[in-house]
Order: sequence, then C-alpha cells, then structure tokens
Amino acid sequence: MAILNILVAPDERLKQEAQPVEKVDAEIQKLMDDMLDTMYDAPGIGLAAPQVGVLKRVIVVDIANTEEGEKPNPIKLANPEIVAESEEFSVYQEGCLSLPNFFEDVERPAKITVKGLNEKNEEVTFEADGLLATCIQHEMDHLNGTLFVDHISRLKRSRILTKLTKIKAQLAKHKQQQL
Ligand code: GNR
Ligand code: NI
Repeated sequence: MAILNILVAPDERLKQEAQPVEKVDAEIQKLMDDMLDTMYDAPGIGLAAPQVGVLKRVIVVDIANTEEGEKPNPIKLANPEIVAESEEFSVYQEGCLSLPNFFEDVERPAKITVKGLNEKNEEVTFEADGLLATCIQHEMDHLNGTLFVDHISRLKRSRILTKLTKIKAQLAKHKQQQL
C-alpha cells in the first residue's frame, strides 16, 4: 500500500511509449495495488503507470460511484489491447490527473472489446461501453504517450499546457522558499 506521486504535464515521461509487461508477477501486482491506492486517494476513475513515472503497459480503472453507495469494482490490466470497437462514437467531458482542473469534450468509439492480462496473469477479454469505454481508452492513450489534450484543438491544448507550466513554476518557487 503506497500513494505514488502523479506527474503533471508538461513532462517528457508522459510523452513516452510504455513497454509491455512480460508477466504479471509480484512486482507488477504491487504496482497495480499502489496505482489503485493512488487513484482512489486522488480521487480519479483511472490511472496509467506512466502517470506515476513507470513506463510499463499497466492500467487500473474503477468507475464505481462509492459516494452513491456502489461497491468498488477495480479493474487491473497489463498489456491492454482494443480488439474491436464500435463505429458509433460518444462524447464525454474528460479530465486527467496529469492535467489537473482542466476538462474538455473528447469523442471516442462508444463501445470497445478489450483484451489484456489480469492481476493473476490470466488473459481476459471483455466488452465496455459508456464511461468505462471512455476511461479505458483514455488510460490506453497514456501508454502511448498521448493525453486527452492531444484530441482537442491546438489552441486549446497550448492554452492548457501554458497554464500548467506557469502553475508548476510557481509551485517550484514556493517550495524553494520553504527550504
Ligand atoms: O479521473 C479521471 N476522470 C476521467 C473522466 C473522464 C474521462 C477520463 C477520465 S480518467 C481520469 C483519471 C486519469 O487521469 N487517468 O489517466
Ligand atoms: Ni489521464
């Protein structure tokens, strides 16, 4: 159990392609559990390993609304692949823990079939739609160095990244004054 530091864009590590996992062993299981702790703490509905500085193809997702009494439903996946997607698209207003406090509409396939390795290193295949489909695609983008701002206009993207650069510079200055 550990809460990891979440990288905020712009950061080169968020633009790298993550490497496949050879096997879901104890080390990857611990990574998955630490990522879930970090995601619930944030809070968020998904997290990809590159967001915590680990360039491995590992994602976790839980879209259950526990504040509404739903029981947690964590999904842990290594080497996720989309093996089928609907022709129909849907639009969600997306957020990202690596782009804190920014939200924009993104269009993605409404329904997907996902294949990957679960926490027991078993191959699993399942269908997802609605918010779950959006979230899994958002997490898989992170494994390829893509953020949701890469799906919106260049103007909106540069405004968001400029603001985050300034916020990060301010934070760094503040921390230095505390030393
Ligand atoms: O917490 C998150 N919410 C969210 C909302 C709409 C679409 C995608 C997401 S994922 C995001 C957490 C995150 O940054 N995952 O990478
Ligand atoms: Ni994200």
